[in-house]
Amino acid sequence: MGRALAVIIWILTLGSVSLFFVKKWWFPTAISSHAPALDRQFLITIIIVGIAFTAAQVGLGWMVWKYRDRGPSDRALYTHGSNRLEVIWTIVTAVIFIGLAVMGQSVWASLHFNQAPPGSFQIEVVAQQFQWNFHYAGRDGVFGRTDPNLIDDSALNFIGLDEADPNAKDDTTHSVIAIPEGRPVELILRSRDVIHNFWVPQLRFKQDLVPGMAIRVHFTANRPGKYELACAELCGQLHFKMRSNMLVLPEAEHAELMSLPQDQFQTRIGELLNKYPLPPNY
Ligand SMILES: [Cu+2]
Repeated sequence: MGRALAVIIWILTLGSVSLFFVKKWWFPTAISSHAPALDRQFLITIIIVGIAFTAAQVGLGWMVWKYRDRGPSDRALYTHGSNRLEVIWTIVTAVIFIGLAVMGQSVWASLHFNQAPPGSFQIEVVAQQFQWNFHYAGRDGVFGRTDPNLIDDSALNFIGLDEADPNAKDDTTHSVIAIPEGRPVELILRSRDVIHNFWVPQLRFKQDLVPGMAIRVHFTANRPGKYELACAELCGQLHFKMRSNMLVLPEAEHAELMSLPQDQFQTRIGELLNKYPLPPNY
């Protein structure tokens, strides 16, 4: 029985590790400038923990095999273990994991802690149960004033835009995010109610939207197309409805879209959604 259990452990280990080599379920093709560094870091981590996992499972099977029940005459042994071994593997594990965290933080920090490069395209994002609202500054590039007291869902003013503000005249809002290709984009993330999460797998980018905070993040997308945007935080009963699209558009097409007044903007977004298909693995 002991030997059979050891073999099962080894087979399960081999099966789960081989899934990483087959790569049938893997990340979608990346479309952001920071993605290669992030993917490389992920690969290093998965290789190191894969080796540790395999070694631990092979060792477990070997112990099960070696110390199996050999009948009534077989006496049990008692051992205190080895303090020296405990210290060694604790230190080795700590060094590896702290090392991986230090290696990985530079990519993450460059997006979350550093300011967006000058000339970034800005979008204010206001999440609510259960929809995305993207606020575009329009032709003047200046956001109109917003005030939570002006929020009126029945009038479709989901973000509380102050219509009296001259800067708000050319502003548009939409549930689809449209960004330019090859130009840094800065998002200012807000939430009206609970914590939501902005996630586009192809961007390799994920960030919470927290009520009461304006979280600034930035990235550069480098491949035009339509990608699925999901809320990756279980934010309530209709959380599944927080599914939208992100359009990455060539600069000229994007600039043309941004120059349109609200009604034409809505129509044009619809056309662009039809023009660009979702990536094939969706
Ligand atoms: Cu949500």
